[in-house]
Parts: sequence; structure tokens; C-alpha cells
Amino acid sequence: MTWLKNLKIALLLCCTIPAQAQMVWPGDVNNNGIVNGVDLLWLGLAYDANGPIRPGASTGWTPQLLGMPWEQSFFCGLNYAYADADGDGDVDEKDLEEALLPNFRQIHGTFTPDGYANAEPGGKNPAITLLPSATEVLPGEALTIKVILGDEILPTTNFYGIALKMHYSSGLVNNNGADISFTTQTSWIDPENEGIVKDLYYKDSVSGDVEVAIVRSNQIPVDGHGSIGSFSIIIEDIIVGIAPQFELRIDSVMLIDQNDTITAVVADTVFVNIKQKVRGRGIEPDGRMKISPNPTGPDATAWRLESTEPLHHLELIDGLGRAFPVSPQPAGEFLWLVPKPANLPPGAYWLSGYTEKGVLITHLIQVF
Ligand SMILES: [Ca+2]
Ligand SMILES: [Ca+2]
Repeated sequence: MTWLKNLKIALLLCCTIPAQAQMVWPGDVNNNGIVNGVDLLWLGLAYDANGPIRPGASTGWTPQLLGMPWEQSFFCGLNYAYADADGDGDVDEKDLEEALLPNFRQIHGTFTPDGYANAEPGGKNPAITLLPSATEVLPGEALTIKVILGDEILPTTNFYGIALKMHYSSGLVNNNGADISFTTQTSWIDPENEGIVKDLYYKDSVSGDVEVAIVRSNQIPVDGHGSIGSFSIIIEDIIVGIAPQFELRIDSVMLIDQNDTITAVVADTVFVNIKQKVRGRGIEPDGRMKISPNPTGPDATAWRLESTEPLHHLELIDGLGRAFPVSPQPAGEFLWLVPKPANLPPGAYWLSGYTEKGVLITHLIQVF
């Protein structure tokens, strides 16, 4: 019943659009008052169509007279001329690159909802699953999260495109929330590897808003299930707070077939625990780390490091808390070569080795 209810709502909304019908806003392909991921889905539906050019067309964010209508219309009745964002008479890559993307998130007039449709779990609708590479990470570590649509029991039939509105914990992501990216995976969406998949990725690193949209462009759907892409994230190095969790959440989904019929999808949210870095002795009493030469002379160019545990990364900090970058290079089982940072000042240092089980710490001295 949920699926039917959502379908009816979506079709109804789609057909109320022509209130602003005579003006084209470049990139707002479904003419609903905002440029977003759903407009890429509509662009994919009309892709490779052609019709009359729009006199005086521009890709700037200004309303433009529709001009001569095209022969083709979307299933709800909206004319294909709205998909020709740059007005050159063809629906192609330029409409995406030169109008839809530059005008992304621009708004005009009265907003009409796009018709995103999330399903309740437990029914017969396909689900999206967010699959993280780890359930917990250390500050500064990389994390990947796969986005998987459908499964063997509830696959996707007649897939043409999908748009997602998502949110992530931007305050826990490195580089002021910016170190998060998305790569589309097209293996089952484009099984013949024809290069027909169009995609977009938008993020706002302040608010944590994300949009992903992926669409075929040949008006032919595919059946299947599996990964549609993955997020790559670098966690902030300095985390404040107790037991922080990185969250990636799907707020809204729109899955369409080649007729712009919407199937509701069960959304997902994933949490990844961020382990606290702890400074001091005796963190990992069963493990130990030994560095040589120690003390180190000014002419030494590298240290030899032995550790009883595999190391994720190393951190070298002086008595004032200043960090010096070090990159251990594997040199054997439980053995690493660590090039010494150039111009390391004489003094006492703490070397922290981050492992699966905790932090190993050793004291190091650089002499004159
Ligand atoms: Ca729109
Ligand atoms: Ca065009």
C-alpha cells in the first residue's frame, strides 16, 4: 500500500507543475522551483532528444521564454524544451555541465515538491544499504561507505535513475568537513559498459547536506542490484567530545523507471564510532614499540622501528605538543623504516604508534 500511495502522490505532483509553464529556468528541468538531483533524472529521460532552439537563450539564472514547444513531452505533460537548459536545440552533456551544475540549488517562484518516496522497511520495496569499511575508526583515519541498492531477494526492476538527499556529520570530517567524496559505480547500472550513465555529486561541508544522482541516458532501463557507488571520508584528526559517532544518513530517495514512474525505496543510516586517542604510558600493556638509534644524532636520516602490533600510522610530538610528520615504511614483519623529518630540532619527543588494539608510545631523544 505504501508503494501505491507514494506512486499516486508523485504522479499528482508531477502533473501540477505547469503553473510556471511558459518560462524556462536553465537547469530546472522539471520546472518545480529548484535545481537539484531530480533534475538530472529528468534530463536523463529526455537525453539525446532535439527540437527548436530557444531564441535569446542563456545558461544564466534568469527566466527565459519557452519559445516553440518541442514535439516530445514528459509523461506528466511538461514539454521537453525544459530539458534543453542551454537552449541550443539538443538535450546533451552541455545542459548538465553548463546549466544544471552551475545553477545547482538555485530556486525560483513557488516550490513544488519533487516527489521523493521512501518506503517503510519490511515490505516488498527494494532497500538502500550503507556499508562502512569499519565499524570504528581512529581520528585522522580514512573510511569508505558503499551505497548498495537492492539485493538478491528484493532487486531493482526497470532501474533508470536514482536521486538521494543525504546528510553527514561534517564536524567530524577533516578539512572543515570537506574531505568527503563520492564515486559512482556503474557495473550493473551500465552492464554493457556503454558509458551512458550521467551522475552528479553535491556537498555542503558546512551544513553536511549531500545530493547524489545517477541516471541512464538511452531511455532503456536495467534490472539488477548491487553497489551504485561509495563515499570516501577522512575523519577529523582532533576530535572533541565523548564517544563521537560519524553519521551518514539518507533522508530522501527517488528511484525512477524509464516512464518516470517512482518506486519507493527503504532508506538507511549508518553510524561509525570514533575511538579516542589517549596519550600517556601503559595504554597497551601487552604491546611495545622500540626505536633505534635512540638517542638520535643529527646526521641520522632514518629510524628503525620494531612493534609487536601492526601499525596504522605514527605520530611524533615534541614537549610543546607540536606534531612532526612521519611516514613509516614497512621493512619486514613487525619492522618499519621511519625517515626522520628534515631539520628536527634537538629535544625530547613522544612517538605514538596507532594499532588496532590501542596506542603504543615510546620516548625519543634527538641530540645536538
Ligand atoms: Ca527541479
Ligand atoms: Ca541543450
